[in-house]
Amino acid sequence: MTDLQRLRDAVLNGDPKTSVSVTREALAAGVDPMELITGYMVPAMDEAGRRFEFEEYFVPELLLSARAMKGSLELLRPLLAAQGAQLAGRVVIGTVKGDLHDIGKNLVAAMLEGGGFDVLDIGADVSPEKFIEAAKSRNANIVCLSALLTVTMPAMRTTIEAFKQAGVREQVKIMVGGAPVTRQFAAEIGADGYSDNASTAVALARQLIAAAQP
Ligand code: B12
Repeated sequence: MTDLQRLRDAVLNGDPKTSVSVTREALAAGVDPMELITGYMVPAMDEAGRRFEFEEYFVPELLLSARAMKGSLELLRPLLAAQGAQLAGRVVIGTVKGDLHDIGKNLVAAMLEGGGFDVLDIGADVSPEKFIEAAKSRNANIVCLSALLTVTMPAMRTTIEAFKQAGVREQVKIMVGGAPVTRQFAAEIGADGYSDNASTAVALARQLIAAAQP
């Protein structure tokens, strides 16, 4: 039996080698990938954030934790994607300008893929123009904006405004999320939807697509 606390510890201690090997062991033992993510990896990142807040951790420690989480996510991503079969819709996803946090965004992207969406991930620190260009070229139904910093939340508003200016706001549904984002903020900036985690993001995306059907 795999001791899954080792996965939490490995992410928290920024040890990618152990996090990847425990993830491999757990998958071989038949543990559900979502249990690994929500039960062990996300709580480890939350604890890393708490330590950072209390100045027990600094940026290098956060980076190591992020690297360990990413290493494990690489293994889980194809499994999450394989769970979804038919095409539910086309999504463009990215982290807004000025913001380099991409773990939550990657998780949402993986879950949407798992939910049967065709997902184009355009990375972090993405300008409004790049979001618009990608949404147009991909003929996207949904655009997902992620932000983890209070100082980059305004870039969500700017991005939505840019869709309006470009005359393409009505062609897409815009979903927003990330730790500091709230439902109220989402409503204020004119987003179509908000969710605070990757699983409900999939349900929300499905609802938005269904509501847009004539
Ligand atoms: C890892 C991390 C980093 C890493 C990022 C590595 C990477 N590749 O992502 C590094 C070290 C680079 C980093 C840098 C910084 N960070 Co940092 N970081 C974190 C940390 C610890 C974890 C974030 C994370 O990955 N969480 C795990 C994921 C799974 O959760 P999530 O992102 O919230 O995503 C979930 C939901 O929010 C939602 N979601 C996310 N996106 C979307 C999008 C949509 C559309 C939807 C529907 C849902 C959704 O679903 C996800 C899955 O369930 C947080 C603390 C925390 N607990 O949040 C601080 C934190 C976000 N960082 C913080 C700070 C201050 C910084 C720096 C400014 C530090 C510095 N002085 O340099 C820089 C900023 C760099 C920049 N320009 O972006 C602060 C932000 C404070 C604030 N309120 O603004 C935090 C909160 C730490 C703290 N407690 O002070 N950081």
